[in-house]
Amino acid sequence: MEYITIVSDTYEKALEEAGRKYGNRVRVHSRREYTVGGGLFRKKRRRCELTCYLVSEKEADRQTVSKQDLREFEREARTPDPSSLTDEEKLDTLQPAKEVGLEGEAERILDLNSISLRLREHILDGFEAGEDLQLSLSDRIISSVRIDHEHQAHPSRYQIFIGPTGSGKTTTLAKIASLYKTVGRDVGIISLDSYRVGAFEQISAFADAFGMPSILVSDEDQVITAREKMADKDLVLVDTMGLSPDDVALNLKLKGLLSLFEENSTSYLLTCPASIRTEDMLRQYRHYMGQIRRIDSLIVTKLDESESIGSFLTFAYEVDRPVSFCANGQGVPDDLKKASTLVIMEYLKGFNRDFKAIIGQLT
Ligand SMILES: Nc1nc2c(ncn2[C@@H]2O[C@H](COP(=O)(O)OP(=O)(O)OP(=O)(O)O)[C@@H](O)[C@H]2O)c(=O)[nH]1
Ligand SMILES: [Mg+2]
Repeated sequence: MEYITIVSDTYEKALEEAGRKYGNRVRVHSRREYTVGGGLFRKKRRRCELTCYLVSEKEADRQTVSKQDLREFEREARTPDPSSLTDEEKLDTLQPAKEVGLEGEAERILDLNSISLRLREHILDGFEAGEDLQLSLSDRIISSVRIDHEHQAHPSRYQIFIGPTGSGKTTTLAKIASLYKTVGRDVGIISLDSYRVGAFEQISAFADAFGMPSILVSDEDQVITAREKMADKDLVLVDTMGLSPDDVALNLKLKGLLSLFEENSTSYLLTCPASIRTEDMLRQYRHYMGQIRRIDSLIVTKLDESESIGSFLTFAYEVDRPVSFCANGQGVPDDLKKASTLVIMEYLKGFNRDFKAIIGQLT
């Protein structure tokens, strides 16, 4: 017996198609109705898979079949034997599987990149059938990240580096100081970190190497004096100590020192290690917002040590802050890049295309 399978939106349409293709030789064997899509990825769609068998021309001529008859045959139908389907017939039934496969592949790539929370929903929302998965996914990921072009082109006079302990504040500050110096800016450094042993030695060694002044301050009067001494500088980069949210006294101290930098000429830059979990970084963010009420820009650090940039991208999307720099190593000043779409793409995994070619298509 020859079997055929037809997949359409509704039973009626599948029936019509069977009649159009095979005329009166067609007999309905069984039907299966199901939905595809849904979830985060696509709108739900109903599908009907019709399995039919074909009778010989002779038998067909003996028996003229109406739509009503087709339904009768269906009622009498036995369970289809899938092994009897030819490859061509199976192709018809593959369509729903392909759609599920596409969704699975998108989920796999997002998992690989540790992209979660609202960013994941945002990326998966409203995908249309027929889109190029790799291109659309990478496009959606990168277009969800805001690059801080404003900060890169017009940095505030005071740039205050804040972030979790060991997140790379001092190292990144040194890299950025060197970067500005090489483009002709007159840079000075103030360190508020009089707590960690060796902290000032660390930053002053870089400042000396780059030929720029550095001052350590430990109270509010010294902040005012240091600012006066730096009056002729274009840019003043300010290092801070890593803070434990539980250290109430130190938090208050830092808050007091930071209040002496004028709001409208100051930017707060938060260093975020790429390897930290999104939830932990969100906790840190809330803590800093509670203290200083402002974070202007994000710097992702330790990209060289991290499996993926996705936890950071998820964090950046959650807090809706732009990214100004990306640090990818301990080397000062070389292991630093200005944030850009291309740099973000370099750290995305699971895309089998040449990203530079994709960028070419997108821009
Ligand atoms: N692999 C790697 N290591 C980094 C990077 N940035 C900083 N580090 C290293 O991380 C460690 C801590 O860096 P610091 O710059 O001292 O971090 P911090 O935030 O100033 O630390 P505290 O002042 O103690 O809070 C040092 O060993 C740095 O060399 C980076 O992008 N990649
Ligand atoms: Mg430090």
